[in-house]
Order: sequence, then C-alpha cells, then structure tokens
Amino acid sequence: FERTDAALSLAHIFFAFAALLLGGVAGVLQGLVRGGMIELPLSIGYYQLLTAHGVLMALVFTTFFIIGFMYSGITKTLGGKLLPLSRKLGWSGFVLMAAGTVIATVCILLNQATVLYTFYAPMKASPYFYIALALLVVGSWLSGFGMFYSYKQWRKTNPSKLSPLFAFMAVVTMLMWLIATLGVAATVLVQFIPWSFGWVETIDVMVSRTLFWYFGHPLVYFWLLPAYICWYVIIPKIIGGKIFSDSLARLSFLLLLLFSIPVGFHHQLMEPGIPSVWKYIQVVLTFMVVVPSLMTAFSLFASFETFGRSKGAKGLFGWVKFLPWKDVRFFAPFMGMLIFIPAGAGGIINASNQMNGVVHNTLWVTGHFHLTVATSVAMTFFGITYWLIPAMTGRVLTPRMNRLGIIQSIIWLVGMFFMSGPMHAVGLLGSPRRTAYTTYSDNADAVGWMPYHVAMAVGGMILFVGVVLMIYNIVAMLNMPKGHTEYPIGETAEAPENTPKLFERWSVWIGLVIVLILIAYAIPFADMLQNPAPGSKPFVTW
Ligand code: HAS
Repeated sequence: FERTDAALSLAHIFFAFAALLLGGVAGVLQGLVRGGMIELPLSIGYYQLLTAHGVLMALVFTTFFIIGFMYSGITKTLGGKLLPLSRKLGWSGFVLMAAGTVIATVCILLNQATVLYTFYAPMKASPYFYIALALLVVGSWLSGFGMFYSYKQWRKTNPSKLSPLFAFMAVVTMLMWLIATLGVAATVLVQFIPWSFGWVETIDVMVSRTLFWYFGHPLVYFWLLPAYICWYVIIPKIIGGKIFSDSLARLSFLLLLLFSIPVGFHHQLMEPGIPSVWKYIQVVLTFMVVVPSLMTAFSLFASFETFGRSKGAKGLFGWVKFLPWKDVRFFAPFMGMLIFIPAGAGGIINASNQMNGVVHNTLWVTGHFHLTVATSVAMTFFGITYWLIPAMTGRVLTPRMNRLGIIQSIIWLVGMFFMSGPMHAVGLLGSPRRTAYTTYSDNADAVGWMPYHVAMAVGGMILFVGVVLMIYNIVAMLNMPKGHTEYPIGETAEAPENTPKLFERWSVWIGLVIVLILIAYAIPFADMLQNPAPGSKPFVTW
C-alpha cells in the first residue's frame, strides 16, 4: 500500500474506534443507570447517554469502519493503488463525515439532540443535529462515488475480465447504501430541518417514520455486508482454504441488494396507518431477504468442510478441529458467525407479524441487535482490525498481540452473553426498551425485571473492558515490529470465469431494485401523503 492510500483507510479506522470508545463510555453508564446501580451527576440524562451510545456506536463506528475497510480492499484488488479522483473523493467524504460527527456529538453532549439514534418525530433536536446527519450521509456518498469510480475505470481497462469479488461486493454494498440513504436524506432535508428551524409548524410523523425505515432496514445490511465480505473473501484465505463458489457469493449479494430495501414496514408492523396488505407484502419480502443469508451460511460451511476434508477430516463435524482456532483473525469473525445463527433466528421471529406483537418495543429487540450488529458484525470488524492495521502500517502481529486479541474476543463474547441473554428473556416478560430506571411504583412485574437489568449492566461493564482492551490493542499494534503482513484475499475453488456476466449488468439489478421498491412502497406511501394520521395536515394534496 502507498502511504497516502493506507492513510485514508487508517484515518477512517482510527476515527471509528475513537467513536467506539466514546460510545462505550455512554453505553456502560446508561446500562448502570437503567439497572438502578448509579445516578448521574450534573443533570446528565439517561436518554442523552442512550442517544450518544446509539449514534456513536451504531451509526458512526460502523460507517467509518466500513468505508475504511472497503477502501482498503478496493485499493488492494483493483490495481494496488487508488486513482487520484477516488482518493480525493475518499478524503472529501472523510472530512464531511468527521465534521458531521463532531457537530452531532456536540449537540448530543449539550442535550440539544436527545432523540435517540432513530430520531423519531415528534421528538425534536437542534437543527444542527439534522444538518450534521446530512453531512454524514453526503460524506458517505462521496466515498461511495470514489469506490464506484475505481471500479468503473478498472472495468474499462479490463473489459473481458470478471471484477475481483471484493470490489464487486463493495460496489453492491455502496449501491444499496446510496439507494437506501435517499429515504433518510429526504426526511431530514424536507421534514426535520424546516421543522426544527421553525419554518413549518408541524411534521408528519407517519411519513417521517416510513422514510426512516425505508432507510433503516437496509442500514442494518450496510453493517452486515462488509462482515459478509470478510466471511466470503477473507476467511477462506486465513484458514488456508478456498472460496466455495464465486457465483454463489455474487448472487447472494445481488439478492441482498434486491430484497434489503423494500422491507421497512417490518419495523412498523405495530403502527396504525399502514394497511395490513402492505405490511403483509413487505413481510413476504423480508422472508426473501433471509434466503441470501442462508446461502451465506451454506457457502461458509462448504468452505470450512472442504478445507477440513482436504486435510483428512472424517465424520460430519470432523473438519471443525482443523480450523485455526488460535488465530485471532479467524477466531473473532468465526465467533461472530456462530452468534449470527441465533441472532438471525431472532430476526425471523421479529419479522413474523404475530410474534412481533409480543416482542415489539421490548428489550428483546435490543437483545436482537446486540447479537447481530454488536456481536456478529462488531466481532468481525475486530477480527479484520487485527490484520488490517498491521498490513497498512507495515508491521507484523506478534504472538502476544494475537493472544490479547483472543482474550479481547472472549471478553466480548462473555459480556454479550450477560447482556444480550437477559435482554431477550426480560423482553419476553414485557420489559420495554428505551426506558430509564423505574419500578412503576413498585409494580410486581416491573420489580421482577430488575435482576435481569442488573445482569445487563454487569454485561455492559464486561463489554466496556472489552472496548478498553480493543483500544489498547490498537495502540499497541502501532508499536509492533516492522515487517510485511499479508492482506488476505481468498481464491475461488472453481474458475470464476463460470460466473454469469449478467451479474455485472448493473442496469438490470438497479432496475429490479426500483421495481421492487415501487411495488412495496408506491401505493402505501402515496396514500400516506394524501391521508395523514389524525391531527396532521395532508403532506400533499393532488
Ligand atoms: Fe434485525 C430490528 C428482522 C437481521 C439489526 N434489527 C432490528 C434492529 C436492529 C437490527 C438494529 O422483522 C432494531 C431497530 C430499532 O432500533 O428499532 N433482522 C430481521 C431479520 C433479519 C435481521 C429477518 N437485524 C439483522 C441484522 C442486523 C439487524 C443482520 C444488524 C447487523 N430486525 C428484524 C425485525 C425488526 C428488527 C422485524 C423489528 C423489530 C421491532 O418490532 O422493532 C435477517 O436478515 C436474519 C437472517 C439471518 C440468518 C442467519 C444466517 C447465519 C449465518 C452464519 C452461519 C454460521 C457459520 C458458522 C457458518 C438466517 C450466515 C457455524 C459453525 C459451526 C461450527 C456451527
């Protein structure tokens, strides 16, 4: 890697981990407050901390890490050097996103944006918070354009070749992000900014929630897809095996692109104002988006098993013992995969209309996303960090750092077990999410929830140790001995030439995404614009 290219990715990664640290402090404190274990000084509020925790960890840590990681992979696989325009776009994106993060964080710390990370109307923040969010989104678009540009130029100079799998997957991820963020950009620019400046008096809550969730569900796949890039492309190389199938990997990403957007209503199943038939259609599409994840599970099992058998493994699970358990680059992401099995099952429960009635707005949902994004995705990102930083800084991971990495991963797993387990259980007992410490005037049920909340807080403290150790490890990695660290990119078992050319006909895939979005959203959204919720004025009349 050239220094300037490495600097771009590293800037993103370091910024991401700074956000993780700040978000972690806010996270552990809000957990202790909720469990009734501490009271906050200086009139700092529970919801203020919860907002800081959600925004910094779920939105900032992820976005910065993902862009830094994908830029590094684009550089590596598309010629080893970034094109000047891509580099410029990458840095401009970084500056805008960093500015947005700083402004948003200041607003939250000043208690001017205590609206949680979903910033649902009619909770109102300072207009500067929404402007900051817009900067974050526009910055990420610039980075996306930088990646598209590199990919397009590569294809121009290699017209007959199939693009590298990593680059293809990064393009799908950023395409999905671009299409999805149009929803959040629309609600921020057209609704929240004018309303928070006082230029208009009211805000249509139903429209804003719908635009938010049009973005909000693909947002979770924006977190997941880079983890899948690691699982598909990087992990086979680390274990010494091969990618099971290039076509299957590409097809699963294309299916994720198609089905991850037109499903936002599964977050709104309990909301009035959306006719059941549209909820039903989007639930069906939600079950479609599960398919590429099942394909991913199949492909991973196939990669592991093929590798194990090539080493002489026998029996159904004999291959397990041939995996490199002592290598943190494998161990951390693998634990993420393992946890994704129950995490994904939880998602399928959420998506089922009747069961959603049981779990919606309870701590179960918080448990679900601490397994998905905060375990499967975060642990994969940690695993990536243990080779990405050495590869970018020209250093080699020492056995001691490797051990510390494994210890950090185990701490994370134990912390999540204590936190996410009780969240799921107490959610089923009815404990609501996003609620400060209360016993509801010593109501017996609410008092019964308290031991679970204390267990969650204990989990939060263990996780905080995990965050601190991760930060220590990152700093320590900068002082490791100089040397070459491989950027692990796997090879496919079968010749990638067999992959259908259709997979890179973007007009077809973008066209299909638009059709699916129109089927799922056009009529209910137009209906919403004309027939507002009671108390709201029509958004438009025609
Ligand atoms: Fe979700 C709520 C449905 C996946 C994140 N989700 C949330 C929220 C977040 C979130 C943040 O339908 C809360 C939003 C808020 O604040 O209100 N979710 C799903 C479904 C899936 C799903 C159907 N979610 C995710 C992922 C996330 C994420 C991924 C982050 C990264 N989710 C919902 C619904 C709600 C929801 C409702 C709304 C709830 C409500 O009422 O508010 C699916 O995509 C899951 C599919 C996954 C699988 C698992 C495949 C397993 C694999 C691993 C293989 C392992 C190997 C290793 C190979 C089918 C790929 C094994 C080795 C051995 C040795 C055994």
